[in-house]
Amino acid sequence: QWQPLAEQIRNYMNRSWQAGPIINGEVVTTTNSKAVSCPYRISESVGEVSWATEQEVKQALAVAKEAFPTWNNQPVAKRAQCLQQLADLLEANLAELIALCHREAGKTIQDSIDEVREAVDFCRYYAVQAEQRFDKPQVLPGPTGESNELSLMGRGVFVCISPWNFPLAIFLGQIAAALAAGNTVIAKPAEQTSLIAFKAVQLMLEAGFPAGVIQLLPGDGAQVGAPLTAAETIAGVAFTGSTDTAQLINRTLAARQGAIVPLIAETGGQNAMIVDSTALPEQVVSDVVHSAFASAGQRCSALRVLFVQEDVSDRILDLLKGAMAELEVGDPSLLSTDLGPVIDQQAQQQLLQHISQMKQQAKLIAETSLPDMSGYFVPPTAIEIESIKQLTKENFGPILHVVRYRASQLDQVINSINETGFGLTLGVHSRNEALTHYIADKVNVGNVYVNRNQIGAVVGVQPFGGQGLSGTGPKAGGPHYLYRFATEKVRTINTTAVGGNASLLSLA
Ligand code: UN1
Repeated sequence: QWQPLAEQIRNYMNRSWQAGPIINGEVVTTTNSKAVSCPYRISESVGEVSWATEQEVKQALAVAKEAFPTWNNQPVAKRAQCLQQLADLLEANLAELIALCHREAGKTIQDSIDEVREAVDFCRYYAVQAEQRFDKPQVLPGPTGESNELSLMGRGVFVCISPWNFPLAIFLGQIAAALAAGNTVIAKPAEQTSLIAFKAVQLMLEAGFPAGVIQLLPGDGAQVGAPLTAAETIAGVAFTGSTDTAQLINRTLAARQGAIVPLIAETGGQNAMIVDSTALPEQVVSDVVHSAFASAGQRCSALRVLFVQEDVSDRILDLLKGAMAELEVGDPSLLSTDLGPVIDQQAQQQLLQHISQMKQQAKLIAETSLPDMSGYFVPPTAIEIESIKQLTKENFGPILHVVRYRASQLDQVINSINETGFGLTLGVHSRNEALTHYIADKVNVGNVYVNRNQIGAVVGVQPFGGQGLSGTGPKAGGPHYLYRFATEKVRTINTTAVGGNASLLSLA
């Protein structure tokens, strides 16, 4: 059904969208309005967003607090039904959402399709998980004459702060989980991608979510994120983004007097792949290129440091050069394009600066040429370095670092990966099964991928998330995710007190 969909997407390509805070179901226009431009046609406007001010932050907190008890006491089936209805509406609005994702975030059409698909999957998955796990209290074993029941319920007002790299999927994934568990939500989308977030919240209201349960506050960290996370009334924060920001939020939450508030954080990585001499070179290179350069490297799961065993490294790097020369960088609206732009000028400059610094200190392996068009493009680049220790931060773009190692140095390689403190994804390519298990056991990461690419975790199939500097867990799209959004209550009842006396009385 590609042709009719392509036609519909095309109709949205010149559209200009408007967005602003949504408080209790009402769209607010503020004086703080920002223009949104397209990352690959910088002179073209995609729309305009009203950023929330102090007043909307206050109102959102009050509305979300007030709406919580009613929503939390809804039958779980009702909450799940709203999520399923939202998933249906996302599918019905596929073309507009693809166009928004593509125009606002500069994603390729294929990435934009995958994005909407993943958002749908999150809504349906958490709906089903909530029904299975939150519906009835769990009866626990105990002594005769006593009943013990464990129930799960929402914590209160959850603040959801989401990234621009998955502006629909992660935005809605966090919200869906928080709402499924019984919380009400105040969502702050990344400031680069408010338009698609606004559309998503409009669809939520259409899907039947009560107006009080979802508040949208577009804006930046200083004006919106900081006061929200500092508010005494919030009961939890779900955050996906940089490790630095997660630590800042953690400090804000830790300073609170009135409560101990959980942070669910999914952050950055310094993701490695280890390739030994038994690996299949063609397969390795195809998976490396995909893991490092798909989505212009703007995934927290993306491959950043490739470790290749020396015996096969020349062969693999030759193939890599060839594959990188074939990459199509450019207009993300063309289906033939492999990589579009990065998100904005700041990201572009930081990445270009890293490349030029690395070129001075290390050896360039390959650099793919750029299109002759305006846009925040960064050339896919592969650089050979001595050690992962040379990298002091995550470089969130299409830059691959390569380290050669000798078989005898494998443990050193493993230690050096662990010493980064990050622990998100790891790729392993080897036909030596014992070795793959040895490596998978020793490297401290959340997701290990063997003999395949290391991005694109599927909801419910590869629950996703890291450890250490990469996040708190639990894994998104996994069976334990909802628990962290919930609080538990155990009810212990002495069943002989009422029933026992009653039967004694009737005997007499
Ligand atoms: C992120 O990039 O912020 O596996 C997390 C993947 C995605 C990563 C999402 N689920 O590539």
